Amino acid sequence: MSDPAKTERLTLYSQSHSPYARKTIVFAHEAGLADRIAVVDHETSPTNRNPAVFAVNPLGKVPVLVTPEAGAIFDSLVICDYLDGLHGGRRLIPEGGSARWQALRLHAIAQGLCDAGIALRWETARRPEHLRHPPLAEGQAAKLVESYDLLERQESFDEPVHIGHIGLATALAWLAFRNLPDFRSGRPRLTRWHEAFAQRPSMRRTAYHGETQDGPQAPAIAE
Ligand SMILES: N[C@@H](CCC(=O)N[C@@H](CS)C(=O)NCC(=O)O)C(=O)O
Repeated sequence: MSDPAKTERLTLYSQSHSPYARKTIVFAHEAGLADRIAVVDHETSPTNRNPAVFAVNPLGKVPVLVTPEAGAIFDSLVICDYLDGLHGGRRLIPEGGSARWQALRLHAIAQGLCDAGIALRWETARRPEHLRHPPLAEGQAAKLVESYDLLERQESFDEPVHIGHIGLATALAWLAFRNLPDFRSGRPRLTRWHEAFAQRPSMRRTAYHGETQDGPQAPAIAE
């Protein structure tokens, strides 16, 4: 009998403007698994509870993948790790050696870019204006700039494609989508790499769209 985990259709609780969710979808495309995943969009915000998402993740966040043998799994890296075990091709999360640590390190920078970008948006757009604290915005923006500079100086971006590239491409695309500090200015290597990666079918088929829904106190913003 075939293993249901290897053949069943999987449901991904996603969001059309989440960098973490897009990472898992791009990963699925790169792994040749996109056809097996039903993507269902949900709006999430800590100020706008989504009961359907809380029913599968006590943190109320997307992405969440519903799997036959392990139930609902999260967060985005865990989902990518799960997906990597479902296909017969080359692993996108290298299994060992320095390739593994280079890939996971780059992924960690990408994840930090998303975390800092979201924190910055709270301080510049999402939190009611009278509750904002400018030093927090400056501190988060500095994390972005330091990371961009390090990527420009040190990163080799060597192929084959791995989780670090996928995380970074989806993070940078999201930072540009939300008009956060521009990673392109004065960083030609990083810009060239990102432009080239953005041409991959996995990226072209998964463009961001939509606006954050923070609930009645803080109406939807277009920034
Ligand atoms: N560490 C998580 C982060 C997920 C996350 O923060 N998702 C956002 C959407 S971009 C969310 O659902 N936020 C709702 C909330 O913070 O309550 C991951 O990598 O999946």
